[in-house]
Amino acid sequence: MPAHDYGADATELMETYDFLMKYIIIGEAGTGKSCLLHQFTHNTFKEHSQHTIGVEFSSRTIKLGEKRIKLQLWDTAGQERFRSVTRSYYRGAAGAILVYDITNRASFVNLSRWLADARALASSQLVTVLVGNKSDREDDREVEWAEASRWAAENDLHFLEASSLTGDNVEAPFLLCARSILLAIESGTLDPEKAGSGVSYGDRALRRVSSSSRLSFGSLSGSGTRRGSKLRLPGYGGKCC
Ligand SMILES: Nc1nc2c(ncn2[C@@H]2O[C@H](COP(=O)(O)OP(=O)(O)O)[C@@H](O)[C@H]2O)c(=O)[nH]1
Ligand SMILES: [Mg+2]
Repeated sequence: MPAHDYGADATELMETYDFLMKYIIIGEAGTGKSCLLHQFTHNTFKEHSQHTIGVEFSSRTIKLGEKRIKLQLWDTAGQERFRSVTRSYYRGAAGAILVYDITNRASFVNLSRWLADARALASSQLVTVLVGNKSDREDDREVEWAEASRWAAENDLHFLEASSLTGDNVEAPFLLCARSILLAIESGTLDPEKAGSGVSYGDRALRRVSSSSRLSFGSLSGSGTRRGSKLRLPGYGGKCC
């Protein structure tokens, strides 16, 4: 095989996506952030979850309509002593999953502090989804759905309840967040080429160039170059992969 073919094979093996988005998962310790993330990335409940030390990183690629989106997921420790470390990871996040525990009122009352931190440090167009976790523990509920929903509306957040234990509604916050970010790109309020936006273009278009040997980015949107192109956005409920 000629030497130049090795390069082509390597390109084929690379994971490809249209967008890379950085998310942070924040909220009080013990609310189930690590379990929520584990359920999202592994489809199983994380038994014997330990306190997160500082920050842990994982990723998953989702599909929204035609778009493949790689989510870079930063799971932060909720404990006070890690606060200064975790805050440094907020920078340049496009999405935040803000978690409280429906059976722990204090974790709800403290949300405004977490939100203020995230809004001060992450991307100026940060999209935040509020998640009331542990919805399987209805008998121990301390925060009513209506109260949380009202608070979310007042603070311009998406909101839903989920259970990392049963898997109920676990994918929705991640997809909802990605869809809102895509909408912001589509409307021109968020520019992926701007530093600190928390979003960047993937290599999917480049891969097509390498396999077809034609210099065209039309495959990304079907309408011209990447920079000024309009994105066709799918309806919510896009399939995950
Ligand atoms: N019943 C129930 N327990 C959960 C759920 N999610 C997490 N937990 C439990 O809550 C505790 C804290 O979870 P963890 O993910 O480590 O919280 P974190 O500190 O926010 O990362 C652990 O004992 C989990 O087993 C859930 O959806 N339902
Ligand atoms: Mg944790």
